Amino acid sequence: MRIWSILLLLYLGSLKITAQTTLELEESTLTEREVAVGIQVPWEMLYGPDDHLWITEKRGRVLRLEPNSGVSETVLNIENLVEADSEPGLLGMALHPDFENVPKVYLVYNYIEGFFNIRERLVSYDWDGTSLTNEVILLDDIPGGNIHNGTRLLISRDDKILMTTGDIGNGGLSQDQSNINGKLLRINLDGSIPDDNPDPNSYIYSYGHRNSQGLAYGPDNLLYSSEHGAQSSDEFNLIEEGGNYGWPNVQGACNTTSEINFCNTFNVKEPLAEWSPCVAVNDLQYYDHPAIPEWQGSMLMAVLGGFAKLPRISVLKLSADGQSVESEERYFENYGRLRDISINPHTGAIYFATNGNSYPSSGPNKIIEYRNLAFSGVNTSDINIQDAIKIKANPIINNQLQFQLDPIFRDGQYQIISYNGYLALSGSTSNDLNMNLDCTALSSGSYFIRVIQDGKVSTKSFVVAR
Ligand SMILES: [Ca+2]
Ligand SMILES: [Ca+2]
Repeated sequence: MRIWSILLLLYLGSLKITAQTTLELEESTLTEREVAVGIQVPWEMLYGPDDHLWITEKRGRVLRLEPNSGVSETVLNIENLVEADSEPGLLGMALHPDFENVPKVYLVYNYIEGFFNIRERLVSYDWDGTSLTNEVILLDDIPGGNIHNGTRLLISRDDKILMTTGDIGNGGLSQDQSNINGKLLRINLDGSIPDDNPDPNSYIYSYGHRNSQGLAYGPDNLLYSSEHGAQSSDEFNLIEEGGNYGWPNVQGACNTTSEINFCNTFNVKEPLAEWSPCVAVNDLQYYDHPAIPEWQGSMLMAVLGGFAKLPRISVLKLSADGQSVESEERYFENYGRLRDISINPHTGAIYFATNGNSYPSSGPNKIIEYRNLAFSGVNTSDINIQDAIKIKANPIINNQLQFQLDPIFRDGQYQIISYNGYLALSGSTSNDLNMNLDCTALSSGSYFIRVIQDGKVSTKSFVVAR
């Protein structure tokens, strides 16, 4: 059975290649590939340090998908625990920042307590190489609702869990500091409250949110979120610790009399961009990979379509200081609702997850790749050399990446690339093959080093842990 499905995928794959759907940018040509079909409402999709796509299915499964073959395995099935009617479900997911040494996966899902009382919980699971086991509840009994459950997860650069919560349809909760709905929460990896939160007795990091389902770092460790508006004013926000983002008193910019009064009194942070009528803004991924130079320094945003029925990936070009959006370009408008994006840090390819043409999701749900095949960093004709890089300590010690290269990479080039997809460092490899790179400027997290010399390439992953 498995062999047949692999053969079928290969067959479909080769048919697809002959079709060669492409996107022409100014200089780059991106080629489409259908990676996988039939996923039951993909919600979160992450590119892991194990070179697999990790995907939550809203109904309650986690898939681990090999992006070249499209073959996936179900590594967790909690459909019996998860409430997945309407907007609730198994939604947000994050991997431990040092996943290779601490293979933990963080998940958020809705469940039912008592008589149709929808709740939400944050949990961790252990990855044993085959499946996710040993659920540990980190934050339980969060009020949930039929609508507006938030739940985007991101591990911060200082190793905290950032989690969005929705207003569950009750906007008054968003300004209430005693309630954790309608907020961005900051949580220790063990579920406790960080003692350097704005209030050391509260998970709340920022407030006045309606239903934020996009969260990503951009340039200079700046944190951004996307947020669903009601009828109008979907928002793209730059997050500041302790900030008030206005909901329900302010929608989008402070531009009505009552909004201006409220904004002046409560120091509301206005969005960097807004969309009216709502287009249903979702996942964010910062793109800074050299493979698609036209998109470097841009935030990619998955857009479901909303009232305006304008699904797409928006490419939001950020100013150099990250404080403003200079332009928006729209791509991939004919795939139905787009929920999530991730970036292949090796090739710079993007993947997006489709959610059908109607809510909550008519099929078929697909994972689509667009890749610049001409990107020389990983030319498909390059010979991939295994075990040519020997890293002396992993995680690295004292911010120094010490490694030894095989002689075939003498006088070549190296690149250090984050698993979030950005080029962190680059330069020439040394003549003596023993190298020591200062990684003080790198945030904690997973990276890989790629060395290139005359049509040969080799990569090795490592971790910066602090
Ligand atoms: Ca706002
Ligand atoms: Ca407004």
